[in-house]
Amino acid sequence: MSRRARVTSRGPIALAALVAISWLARFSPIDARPEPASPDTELSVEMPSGKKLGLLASDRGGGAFDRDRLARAAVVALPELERAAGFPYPRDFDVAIRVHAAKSDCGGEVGFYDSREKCIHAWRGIASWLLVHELAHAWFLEKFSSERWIVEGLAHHAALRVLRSRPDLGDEAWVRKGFVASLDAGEDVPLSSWSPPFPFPPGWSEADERKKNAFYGKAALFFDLASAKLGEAALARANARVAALASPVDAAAYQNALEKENASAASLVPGWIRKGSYAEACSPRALRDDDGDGLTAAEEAALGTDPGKADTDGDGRLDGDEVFFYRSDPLTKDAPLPETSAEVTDAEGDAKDGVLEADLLVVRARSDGVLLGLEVETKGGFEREDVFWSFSIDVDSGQDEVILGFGRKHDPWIGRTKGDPDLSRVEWRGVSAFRVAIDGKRARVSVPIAALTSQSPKHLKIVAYSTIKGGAERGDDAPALVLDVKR
Ligand SMILES: [Ca+2]
Ligand SMILES: [Ca+2]
Ligand SMILES: [Ca+2]
Ligand SMILES: [Ca+2]
Ligand SMILES: [Zn+2]
Repeated sequence: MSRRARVTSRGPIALAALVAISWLARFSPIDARPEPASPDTELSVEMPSGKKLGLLASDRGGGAFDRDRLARAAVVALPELERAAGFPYPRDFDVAIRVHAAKSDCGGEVGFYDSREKCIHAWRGIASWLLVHELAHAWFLEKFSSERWIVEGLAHHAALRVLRSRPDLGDEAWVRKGFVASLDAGEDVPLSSWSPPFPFPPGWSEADERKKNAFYGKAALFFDLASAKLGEAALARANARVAALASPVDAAAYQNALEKENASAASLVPGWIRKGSYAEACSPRALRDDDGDGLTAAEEAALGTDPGKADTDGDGRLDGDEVFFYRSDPLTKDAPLPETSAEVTDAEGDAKDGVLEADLLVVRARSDGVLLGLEVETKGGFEREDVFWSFSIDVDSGQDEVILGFGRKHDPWIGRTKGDPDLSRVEWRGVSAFRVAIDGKRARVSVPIAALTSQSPKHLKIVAYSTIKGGAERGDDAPALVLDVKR
């Protein structure tokens, strides 16, 4: 068996035409760093409102590969964002995305929006969803609200909505899980006391960091819950109402706008803005996804699905998959779609030279054109914490190779090699648009095909392998299989 094939060619980039536009002249370099390694990427994006928005993406020494990818992510995210925000961007949206080689180069953690420069600064390892957040941030920042938590919370919420319709940019459920965890780990801080933490004051501690993350989590989840309880349309209309005002609003005015759209906002708001206990129905518990079907308890309550059962109607499709990917009814049994499948076995399970990949006995793949299901059986199981199990997937659409990885006690992740054979240069998205269930010596992974590629692939070449954390290469005999994807 051969090593995995690598897709190194770049296919036609299915983007809006790259239009050189005059607003570029307005961006001047902020310092005397060397010229970018490759030409800037200029994009013009057509929005649902009919507006044309401009983007400029440039390197700050970060290498060209992720700059282009981020620019492409921004192009697909912006129209979705306009829908999610509830109002068109209030002025010409001329924003630069600058990709930096190292975290320290971009001054922040991994990304931030600089309203003075109208620039999104991104570390080259930035998760795509965080880029979406920064784009959303630009949407809400200016003249929208005088309170930081409203801007951040709405930006996070809008970014989550974009991920819901574009899972290739990141995984909504995983991001929300992170918010719930940060809120659980932090103090219950009243949102009204959130003052901007930037620039970080001297002596910024870990406790300060936890508190900041709790603010972020709480702000994001407030709008998530508002959307589940009041309806996304009510939230969008409240946003439009606020955006039409001449000056930024405070929390009371925002609440007022929400209540005008849906009177039950009155009971939703106080527990979040003031310190103290939440009403039960408003608690962060309502935002957990205990049955792992991709829907929060609050969403399940609104939909009428069972929050304790992943597949309420028993048709083999999880509740969240029906809502997000199949667009079918989670309360009515749907007929299964025709599936294709492939399987490869390594009967010896020969573990020669201690190469862990040989521990794989069977790899199965199946797809109904919407989701890709992968299954691996191993000889030794998934007990070791230093072993990552991975699937490398070549998508036949001229895009890059996608790698899905998971391990015991580690969050699953997805990355792209962008034709670079060195896995250390995978562009980490840090998100998992897929689910993993480990049962003894067998693991099942489910991933929406939309998370692998924005195009419709005919074949997927899948190689399963394992690596030891800290550097061991995969072996030469990783089982490979090709799956036809029919729809
Ligand atoms: Ca659920
Ligand atoms: Ca459920
Ligand atoms: Ca179902
Ligand atoms: Ca159904
Ligand atoms: Zn932000």
